[in-house]
Order: sequence, then C-alpha cells, then structure tokens
Amino acid sequence: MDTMITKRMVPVASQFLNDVLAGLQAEPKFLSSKYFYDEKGDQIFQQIMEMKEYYLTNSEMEILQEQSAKLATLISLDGDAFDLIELGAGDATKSIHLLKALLQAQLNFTYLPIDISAHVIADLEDNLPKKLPDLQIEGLNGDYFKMLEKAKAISNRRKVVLFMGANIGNMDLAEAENFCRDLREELSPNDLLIIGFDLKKNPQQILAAYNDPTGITRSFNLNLLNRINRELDGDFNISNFDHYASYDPETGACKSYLISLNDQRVNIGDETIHFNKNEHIYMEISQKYSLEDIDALASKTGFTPMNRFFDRQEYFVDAVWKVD
Ligand code: AVJ
Repeated sequence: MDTMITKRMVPVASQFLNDVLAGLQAEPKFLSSKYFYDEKGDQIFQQIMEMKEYYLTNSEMEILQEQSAKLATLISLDGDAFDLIELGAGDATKSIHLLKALLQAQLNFTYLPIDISAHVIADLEDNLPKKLPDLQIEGLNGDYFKMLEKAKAISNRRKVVLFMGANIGNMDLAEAENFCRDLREELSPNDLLIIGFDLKKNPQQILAAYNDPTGITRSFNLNLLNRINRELDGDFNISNFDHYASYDPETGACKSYLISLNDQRVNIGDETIHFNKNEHIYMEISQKYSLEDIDALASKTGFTPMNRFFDRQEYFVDAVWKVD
C-alpha cells in the first residue's frame, strides 16, 4: 500500500477511496481522470499516444523537434541563469529536445522536473544525465504547488515553467483559470510559462482521437473501474459498462463517459452504489482552445502572451507567456 501523505494528511489510498465514493454518490455521477494513471493506465496511455487518430503527441513532438532552437533563444531573454521547471515531466521525450537546444546555446540553467510519481523522477535522474552529460538536474517528487515552493527555496533564479502535453485540457475552463492564477501566484515578473494547448479543429478529427475503433480509449476509461476493483475492493463487472465520447464544437469540451448498460449494484468496500440502466459516469474532459481563448486565459490570470509555436498542420500550440 502507498504510504505517501497528502496535504490534508490523508493517506493517498483513502483519498482515492473518498474521491471515488464522493463521485459515485453524486448526482450525476463522476470520477476523476487523474486516477487513470496506475501502472496499467500508464501502459494504455502509451498505446493511445501511438494511435494514428491521436494526433496530439506527434504534433507537439514536431514543435519540440523542429523549433527548440527558437524556443531556447526566446527563453534565454538576456542570457541570465534560470531554473527550468517542468510540471508532469513524464519521460521527458518531448522536453529533451528543448534541453538539448538550451545546452547547445550554453545557457546556465538547472532542470527541475516535477512529477507526482517517484519512479518517474528516479528514472529521469538516472537516464537524462546519460543522454545529456552537461545537464544539471534536480528532480522533485510530489504535488506541483508544493514542489514549486521547494524550487523557489532552492534558488531565486528566474523561473521558466513548462506545462506541456495539453495536460491543462483535463481541467474545465473554470479550473484552468484557477490553476493559471495559482501558478501565477508562485511566480515573479519576467518568469515564463510555456504551456501546450490542443486547438479547436474539425470536430470529427477531435472526436476520432477519443473514440478509436479498436477500443483503446474505451479500455483506458474502463481501467479506472478495474483499478477500483483492485485497490478499493470493488466488484464492477466491466462488461456492464460502455464508453461514450462526445465533442461540443461550441464550447470546445471533449468529454468521455461510461454508460451503465443495465440496472445494477456495485460494491466498493462497505458501500453499495446503484446504477440505473443508461446512467452515465462523467470520466474526463479534454478541453480544446481557440487562439483567442488562450490569450484570454493568459490575460485573465496575470500573464502576457509572448509567442506561439505551432506544428505544420496547426493542430497544437505551445504558447509562451510572460508573468505581468
Ligand atoms: C494526457 C490529458 C493530454 O486529454 O488528450 C487521451 C489524456 N484521454 N485520451 C488528453 C487522454 C483520452 C490526454 N491528456
């Protein structure tokens, strides 16, 4: 069992249980996509990124592969030393291109990857120095905001924050606004934020990325029910649920649901949850943005848009914002 302690001093496992029960006892029911990523969920997400319908990864990869030198120039400002902080660094397969460009430009910086997963941080500290011997790296394992505090305690150098992968898409517009405002509070004037957004585009193309015919995304959603069975003593019968994805071009909200295929009861530990036939569980939002939406988000939350980096097809943008 995980013994990590959260901010409110609730063990992670019971935080998971509390969130699951609160979501499934609510009307309408919901679960949080942040719980998708157990070991199995990580594996399925890898498969999603390899799907031909899932254009996001290739688009942002192209931006980093082809425009990292330009990004590095922009980041360096007047050449002073800085800390490059990455939120949710993962395996850094995209950011490694930027790290290379920054080293090539002989800039004085330390890379501070932040990730909630201890083994992600251990792997990065192991592997990156082998690939980039000159890299100064200091991994921070924990909650984004607590680790940002820690990063500020380590040095008072200018901060450049990377938040890529369209991870902001997993927040609805109000949550994204709060997140950016909270992030702004941790930063100082002239600090930078480089933030990846998936852009509004042909609705068919967006929907296809979240509704693949082979059912990989379906199993990604259903895996959370399996995880509840495994970790919280649940008895979901997975074959009694189906995946439903939707995209609303008016709001840019791409949402996924699990639909109960019949009237059923599910036990989770000591609790019993009732599902009506055709009742839905709201599982995930992947919010899409227009360029106007992105600029509006920046100015509402204390940032000024500085520059934008697109892939050739303009499916995706990495926006560079400066703290006001
Ligand atoms: C990791 C949040 C960027 O929303 O596109 C992929 C997760 N969900 N397919 C996304 C996801 C279903 C992904 N992000």
